[in-house]
Amino acid sequence: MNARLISRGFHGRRQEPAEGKNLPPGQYLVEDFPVLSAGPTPHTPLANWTFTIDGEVDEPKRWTWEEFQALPRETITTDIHCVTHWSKFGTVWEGVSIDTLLDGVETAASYIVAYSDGGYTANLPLEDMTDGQAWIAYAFDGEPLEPEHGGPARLLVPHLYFWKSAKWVRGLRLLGEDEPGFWEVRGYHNYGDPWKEQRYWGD
Ligand SMILES: Nc1nc2c(c(=O)[nH]1)N[C@H]1C(S)=C(S)[C@@H](COP(=O)(O)O)O[C@H]1N2
Ligand SMILES: [Mo]
Repeated sequence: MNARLISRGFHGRRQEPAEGKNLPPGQYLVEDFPVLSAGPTPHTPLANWTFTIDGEVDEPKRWTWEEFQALPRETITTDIHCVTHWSKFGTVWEGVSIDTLLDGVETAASYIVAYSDGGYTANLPLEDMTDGQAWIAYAFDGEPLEPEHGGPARLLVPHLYFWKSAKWVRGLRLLGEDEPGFWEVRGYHNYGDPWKEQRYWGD
């Protein structure tokens, strides 16, 4: 007699695959890493790269590439979910937490617009960017982030659909009023929670 078969029969159903509980509704898993870009890939030399926090802040903050590299770095292992239905499990990034960047910034703002080389923007509530929920990532799988995937640095906000994770990001603007970004003014949901399938306005 096979004990495994007996216990399986006893419970009366197959065990759910582990991915079941981690895959948001309407998503499928990919092993590769698709590239989704609305325009050409910018190539900003690192010598010209800066990262800026501005808008409704007591004093804007700005880092050069060198200064940015000197900030405390974190390794993030996370699942990512694109609104076009693909998800990828266990992606590994390195970057700087938004908490680190906002440390010491005085603001009454409740919203953020992330802005990128090439003109892309994405809006998020400030509270979705803090408490270890968002990073500026500059490495993927232990290698410098490839330009196609947003290098030299991109926003990483894995708990929202991946369009919020602006590639080639150059700054965060803190705002008192919400300001829909590139895809949000083109019909994507303003918030974009993959677990609630907030793909489009009205979802
Ligand atoms: N600057 C910029 N950021 C962007 C995009 C873009 O077109 N431009 N596409 C978004 C979308 S829709 C997705 S799914 C992810 C794709 O990231 P990837 O190309 O690294 O997979 O980047 C997001 N960030
Ligand atoms: Mo996407």
